[in-house]
Amino acid sequence: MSKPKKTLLSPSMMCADFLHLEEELRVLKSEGVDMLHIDIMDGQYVPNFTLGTDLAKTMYDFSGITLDYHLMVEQVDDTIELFTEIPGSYVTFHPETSKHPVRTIQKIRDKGCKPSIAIDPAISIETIKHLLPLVDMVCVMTVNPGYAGQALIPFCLDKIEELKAWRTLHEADFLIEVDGNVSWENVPKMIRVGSDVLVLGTSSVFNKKESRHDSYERLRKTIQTSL
Ligand code: S6P
Ligand code: MG
Repeated sequence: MSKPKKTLLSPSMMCADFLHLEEELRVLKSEGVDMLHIDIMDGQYVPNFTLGTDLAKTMYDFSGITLDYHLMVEQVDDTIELFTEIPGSYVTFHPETSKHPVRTIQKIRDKGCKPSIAIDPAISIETIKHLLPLVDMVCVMTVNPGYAGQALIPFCLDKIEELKAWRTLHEADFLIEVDGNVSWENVPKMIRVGSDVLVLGTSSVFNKKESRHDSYERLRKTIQTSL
């Protein structure tokens, strides 16, 4: 299994300062983040609305940073093509929102994108394990989908550990992403159980108390001491 050499960073762009988005993107480039986490909500699967594809493409065109789409929408099959226009993007969907998740995974791959599935807190690994050999990433949600700024649901960390063990046993090759309350306090345990990709929101780099650069410095130190 090709575990990445470093922990990958995916800032959650719904938490960015939209009045200064250009400056936010410049900072993310200079801090060398690996992906831009783009939460897509439809007001149905989750009771909220956030970003859209036009804005995501604008951010990609400006920054060149890989997109990490997280689709929280009902009937994902009707709209999946909207999210596969930029080859190389990670496209994560919740399997319970697709009639035929295997086909949806294939559609994403056929467009040169990287299929990924998200695990809602109430979904077990057992339920989705047949999909694991087919995907490039698994996004473990450690809060309920829909909002930033929520508290960690601790039992979700067990699923990261379970996924890591499954990956080793089956010599599989997917990344494990953790999404939800990736805070200074939670990062060490999230890394120790096996997270490869951190989704960074209000509880870390998008806080209002320190500069973005100071937050990234602090994050790098926290990661270093957790490995
Ligand atoms: C939640 C969404 C997440 C949030 C992220 C925010 O539905 O999928 O990606 O944006 O969890 O981070 P934080 O640190 O505010 O929990
Ligand atoms: Mg997300």
